[in-house]
Amino acid sequence: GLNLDDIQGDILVGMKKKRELFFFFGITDVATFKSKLGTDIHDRVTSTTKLIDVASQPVTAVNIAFSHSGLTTLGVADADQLNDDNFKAGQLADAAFLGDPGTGNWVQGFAGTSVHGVLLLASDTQANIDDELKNIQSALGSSITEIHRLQGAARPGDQEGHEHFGYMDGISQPAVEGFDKSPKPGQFVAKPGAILLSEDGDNVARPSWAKSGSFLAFRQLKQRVPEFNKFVSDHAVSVPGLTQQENIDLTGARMVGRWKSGAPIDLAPLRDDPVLAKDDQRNNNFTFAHPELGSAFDLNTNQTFCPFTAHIAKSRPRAILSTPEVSIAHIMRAGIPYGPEVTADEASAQKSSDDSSLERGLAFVAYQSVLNTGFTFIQHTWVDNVNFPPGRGTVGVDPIIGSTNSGPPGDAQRTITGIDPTNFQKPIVINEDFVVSRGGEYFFSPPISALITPLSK
Ligand code: N7H
Repeated sequence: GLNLDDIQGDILVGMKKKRELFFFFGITDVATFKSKLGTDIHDRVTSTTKLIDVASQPVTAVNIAFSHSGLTTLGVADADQLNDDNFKAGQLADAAFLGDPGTGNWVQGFAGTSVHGVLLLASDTQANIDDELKNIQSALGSSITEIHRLQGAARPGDQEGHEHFGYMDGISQPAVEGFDKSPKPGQFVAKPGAILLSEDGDNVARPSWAKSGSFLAFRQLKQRVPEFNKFVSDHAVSVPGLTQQENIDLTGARMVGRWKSGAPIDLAPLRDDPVLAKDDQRNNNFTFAHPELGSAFDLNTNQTFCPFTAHIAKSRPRAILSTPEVSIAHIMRAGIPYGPEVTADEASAQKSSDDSSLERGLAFVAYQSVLNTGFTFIQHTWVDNVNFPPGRGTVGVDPIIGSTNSGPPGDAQRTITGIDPTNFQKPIVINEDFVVSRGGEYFFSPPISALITPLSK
């Protein structure tokens, strides 16, 4: 079985708090940092065991992860034997591969290899997080330097759990064999080695100390919310029998693959169904295939239920790609929104959402055992690929996060089909990005024991 005392809490269950701080640091005094890492920091890091049980949860949960340059700085001799090329090169080297139009939009701290690690602090209040950061900073003293921080926060009121475009997030995650005892209908059951190094299903050679660690892909993804809303209403479909507002909501839902409530359009194709959305026995129980319709439904051409380009179909194609579902490219997502709510000035187009004081988006976190069969693969080979899924012609990129990284203006020119349920071939042209990558880094979230040996030796 898995050693849940050794696996950092965020990987399999997620911190799931109202607030989460991502504190990116560089190591300036290796000896001091190491001595504190093996003692004070080690003792503060929250295991899966501790996070699962509310009774043992600390006031503020703490996780820590290191970039390749961080492990090298710490003198970890076999860092390269983690055997992941994307991790080794760092995310900056992958900027173009991931579809980013250069690094002009990147947070300066990410546009280099100076980020050695990230601390993840999660709690129900900001005060708790601020306190814990102070504790950690006073332990580490001047052995680290702050490079960047991103403060995540659940959205207020009834938007809690929804990302900034308004859609419920965190519904579909893989179940991990042997860990999730009762997978929900529609959950993909992944081998533990899909997420955790050296566990069953991970066949890459790794150093023994790395067992049950995981690669953390971090991306700061800015969301241009008023611009997204305007696009959706300007390009609303006109399905007979629906009101104008229902057509607008349907258009957004077809770009994402779920309604704002979280109900999947594959099960609720024309109108939202908030009861379905809340029912975890049904809200993920679909494959896009519709065997109940027999020969009346052809999964190669029919987009009545869900467009091939919809975000959730691009990022987990289910039966669109194969039955049984492919066992590559399943990631554990553990992100949280950041930034303010849309202001009245922006909503009325008095002020651009590109004003830096208004930046909002998703602090995206994905865990996997191999980056290029996880996040990196999904973004490059599925999301950004105009010919994915195969055999459907040129359907275009994912309208939410897809990028063609070519053609004027910048990477923003993209044509997609499938959005109109009355005319699957009708193209819509997206001339701007609703999600802008501000960069990120690849980290390794080591087993807690490795914080002592080898990381602090
Ligand atoms: Fe996505 N969104 O609001 O549109 N995502 N995502 N994502 N995403 C999902 O099922 C969103 C991003 C995946 O198993 C939902 O939990 C936004 C990246 C995967 O059926 C919603 C951003 C990558 C799934 C969003 C963003 C992925 C998924 C439905 C950026 C990987 C599960 C809620 C700002 C490259 C698919 C749910 C499945 C679901 C949104 C980023 C991947 C609403 C706004 C970068 C694998």
